[in-house]
Amino acid sequence: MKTIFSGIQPSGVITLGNYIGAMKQFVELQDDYNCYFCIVDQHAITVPQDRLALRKNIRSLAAFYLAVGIDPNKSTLFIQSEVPAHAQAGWILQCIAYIGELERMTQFKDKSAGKEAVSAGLLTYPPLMAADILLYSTDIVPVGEDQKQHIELTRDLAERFNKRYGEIFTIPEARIPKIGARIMSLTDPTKKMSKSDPNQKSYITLLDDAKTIEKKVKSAVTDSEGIIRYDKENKPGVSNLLTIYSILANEPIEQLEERYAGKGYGEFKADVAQVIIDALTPIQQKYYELMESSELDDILDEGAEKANRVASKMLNKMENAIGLGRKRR
Ligand code: ATP
Ligand code: LTN
Repeated sequence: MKTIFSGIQPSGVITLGNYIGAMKQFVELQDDYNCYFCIVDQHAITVPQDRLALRKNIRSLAAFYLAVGIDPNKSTLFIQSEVPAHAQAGWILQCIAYIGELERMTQFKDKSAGKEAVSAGLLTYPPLMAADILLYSTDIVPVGEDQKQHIELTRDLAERFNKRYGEIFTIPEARIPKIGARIMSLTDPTKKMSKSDPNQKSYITLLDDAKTIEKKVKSAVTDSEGIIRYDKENKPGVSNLLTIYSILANEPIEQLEERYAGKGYGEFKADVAQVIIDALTPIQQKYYELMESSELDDILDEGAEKANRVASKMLNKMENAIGLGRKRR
């Protein structure tokens, strides 16, 4: 069985973008792969986080993973900071990475743009992500479009390490969904929907209630053409709503274009909102049940234990290959 690894940052409430671009794929893949799903809290602290909010977001993200359908009997779910090998391997991979290639990462450029003080961690974020992936001999990394560059860097670092120190790492591949890999902001459909966007109207969270979803979709930026058709370049807003509808209702975009021929944006938006509400209602019910139960901690304990076993073995191999410490007896 091939291995899958992916991570999500506990940096806010999960958005519809995270769900469609990443989590929905995770659920579909877990039957056919050996899966590791991680709550990457150490990545979240590359930008300032409030202590209580971070704790809450970590627990909440664990509940979301389960609520959308991750089955702990099939997949390993764990918190990054509870498996110390990630930070240790991340350090080694920082020493393999070049500053120049890290500075070229678009996520770094976006998140550091215009900021006076930027943490060193924001720059060294990708080698930590590479450690996450490489520690588990991962074959496939399901992610949204924005992470493609990080996976390419991970491959480069793995190849560089293998060349220098011997063939230790499996070279992973990104798996990016054909549609829905980049759900756009509702207020600026040329930008990706992001949970750290200061404008709450720009995203739908998995916990938004029906009224909020209706309001946000209704005020989503579209265009003045009045025709419902997919054209990403010229009609990014309508195309984004069509993508969301198509994925959540499991209907091809062409079929939706036909159905809405001659109809107005008002009717279309009301239906998009309803499709989102129908998809999120069962997830929310499950989420609230899980947040109240103690099941969550047992699952995370077990996940950390299993991840620790696998990751510490690989870390050991890395350290031996490089000559760090003493040879283990
Ligand atoms: P932030 O905006 O706070 O940096 P994020 O919303 O991008 O965070 P991450 O935790 O970085 O969330 O991403 C988790 C997963 O969700 C990644 O696989 C990422 O590619 C995917 N993802 C994030 N935003 C979108 C989006 N708008 N459309 C599709 N996939 C997305
Ligand atoms: N960088 C990713 C989160 C992330 C990740 C990973 C994804 C951290 N480690 C390992 C896949 C595999 C993000 O910002 N979305």
